[in-house]
Amino acid sequence: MEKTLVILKPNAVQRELVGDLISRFEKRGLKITALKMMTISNETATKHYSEHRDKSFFSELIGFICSGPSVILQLESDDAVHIVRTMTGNTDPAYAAPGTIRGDYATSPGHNMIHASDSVDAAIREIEMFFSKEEIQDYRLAVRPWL
Ligand code: IDP
Ligand code: MG
Repeated sequence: MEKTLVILKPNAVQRELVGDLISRFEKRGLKITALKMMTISNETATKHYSEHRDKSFFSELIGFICSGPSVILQLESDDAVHIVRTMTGNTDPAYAAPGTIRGDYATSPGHNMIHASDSVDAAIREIEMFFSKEEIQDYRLAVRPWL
């Protein structure tokens, strides 16, 4: 099954929305196969967001993502990358549709609540960056045939 990586950013933790956000994924039918809280290091953040290193907002982005604990998840389903990106909504919450996480909970790109892998290749790279093999669970969901 396809896997994707989600980061509930430090403002999701501070606004006490972690449960709400995880619940959305569970209700949609995504299987949680890894989950942890961590304060992302400057080194990991710089690697994770390396494609943006020349952007004007880069230092603000790294400062914010390292500013407190985040919650990291690996989610699995058919088409997990596309489904989770769709649930996440536009990078700029001003253009994110209501019903998406950014469209329901955020107003600025800098504090858009959540990161989600944007391709299968990115997901593979990001999952390896954030989770060791031992942190990933391989199990069956009894509801699977009903999804
Ligand atoms: P994505 O998170 O929707 O994939 P990217 O373009 O990959 O968006 O940008 C990574 C992150 O950088 C965004 O989630 C957002 O927090 C931040 N960001 C992107 N564009 C801006 C901007 O114009 N101002 C401030 N922060 C931005
Ligand atoms: Mg991105």
